[in-house]
Amino acid sequence: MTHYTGLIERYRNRLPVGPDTPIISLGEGNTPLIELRNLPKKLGKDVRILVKFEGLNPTGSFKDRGMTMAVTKAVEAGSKAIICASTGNTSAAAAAYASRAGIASFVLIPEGKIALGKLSQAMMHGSVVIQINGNFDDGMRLVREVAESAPVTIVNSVNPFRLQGQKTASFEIIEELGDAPDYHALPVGNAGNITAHWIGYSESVCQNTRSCVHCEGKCPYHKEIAATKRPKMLGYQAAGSAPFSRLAFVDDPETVATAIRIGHPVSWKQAWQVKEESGGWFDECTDSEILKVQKLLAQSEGIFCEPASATSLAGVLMDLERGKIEEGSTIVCTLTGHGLKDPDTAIAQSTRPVTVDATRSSIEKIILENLAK
Ligand code: AN7
Repeated sequence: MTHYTGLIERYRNRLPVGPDTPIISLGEGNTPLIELRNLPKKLGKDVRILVKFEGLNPTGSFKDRGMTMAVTKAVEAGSKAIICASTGNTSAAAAAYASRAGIASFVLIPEGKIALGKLSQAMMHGSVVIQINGNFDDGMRLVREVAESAPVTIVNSVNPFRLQGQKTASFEIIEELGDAPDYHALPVGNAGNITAHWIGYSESVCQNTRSCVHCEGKCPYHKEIAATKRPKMLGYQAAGSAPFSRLAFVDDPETVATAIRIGHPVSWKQAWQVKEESGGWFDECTDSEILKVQKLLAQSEGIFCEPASATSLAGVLMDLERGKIEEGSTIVCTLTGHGLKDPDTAIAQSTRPVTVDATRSSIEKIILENLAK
C-alpha cells in the first residue's frame, strides 16, 4: 500500500504538470464507485447502475478534482489570488485549496441562493465572500470582466486546467469497471464536468493503433488503462434551469437544486459536441422528481447526495422507464456533491424527529409503533 496523495500524483503522466510543479492537493479523487443493490430490484429493472460518489472528495464535491489542478497551475505561474463565481461548490473548493496554497481567494455568490454547508465552507476557509444581487450567470460575467485588469486568476471551468483535473474521474471509472460503461449520466449546470468526462473517456480509448489521435500508437499510458469504447453521455438539468433541453439560454433560472441554477452555461458548445459525438442526449427533471430520487437513494441505498446530484439518477430512472435506456445496460451516474452541503433541503423533506419524555417506556412505545408500520 502506498500513501494516496491526490489525483495529480496518481495521473501525473496524463496531466499538464512538470517535475518542478508545486502540487497543491488535499488527497482528492479516488472516490468510490458504488453499485446500487436495492433500487434496480425495487424498480424491477435488469440493469447495472453504479454511482460515482464525488461527494466524498475533501470539500464534498467533484470541484476538488478541478481545483487541485487550477490552483496548482496558478501557484506555478506565480499568482497570489484566485477568483470565481459560484453556485456554492466551486467557492468551497476554491476557498479550501487557496488556504492550502497560502494565497487569497475571492468568491462571488448569488445572494440567498447557495446552500448553507457551502457558504459555511467558503467563510470558514477565510475566503472573501462577495454576495451579489444577481444569479450565477451575472457573477460569471463580472468575474471575467474583473480578471481582465485585477491580479487574480479565474478558477471557474473557463480555466482549462479545471477540466484537466476533472477528466480523471473517467480514468478511475474505467480502471474499476475494466472498461467504459454503456451510459454515463451527469447533472449539468455550466457543462464543464460533462465536457471533462468526455475528454477523460476519449483519452482512454486508445488501442495503441496508429489511428489514435493522441499517441499514434506510441503512448505508454494508453496501454495501461485503455477502454474499448466510450459511453453515451447523458446530461440532465432541472426543469426551471434547462437551457440544453429547451435549446435556448434561460435568463431567470430557478430550481431547488441551487448548484445547477445556471441559465447561460459557459461550456455550451463543448457540451453539444459531447452529446453529438457520444450519441447521448440532454433532458430535464422537475424539482419534485429530483427531490424524490434524492430521498429514494438515501433511504434505499444509504447514499446521501445533494439535490443537484440526484438529477443524474432521476434522469436515468426516467429514461429507463421510457425505454430510452435499454435493460442489460451498465450505467454510471455521477453524484457530484454530498447531501450535507444542503441540510435545509434535506430537513424540509424528511420526517420530523419526535420528542418524548426521557423514559424507557416512551422509547419502547415508539419502537413498537414504528416496527408495526
Ligand atoms: C453538485 O459551484 O457551477 O455542469 O459554481 O455543484 O460542470 O457546471 C456547480 C456545479 C453539478 C454542475 N452538481 O456541474 C459552482 C457550480 C453539483 C454542482 C454541477 C455543479 P457543471
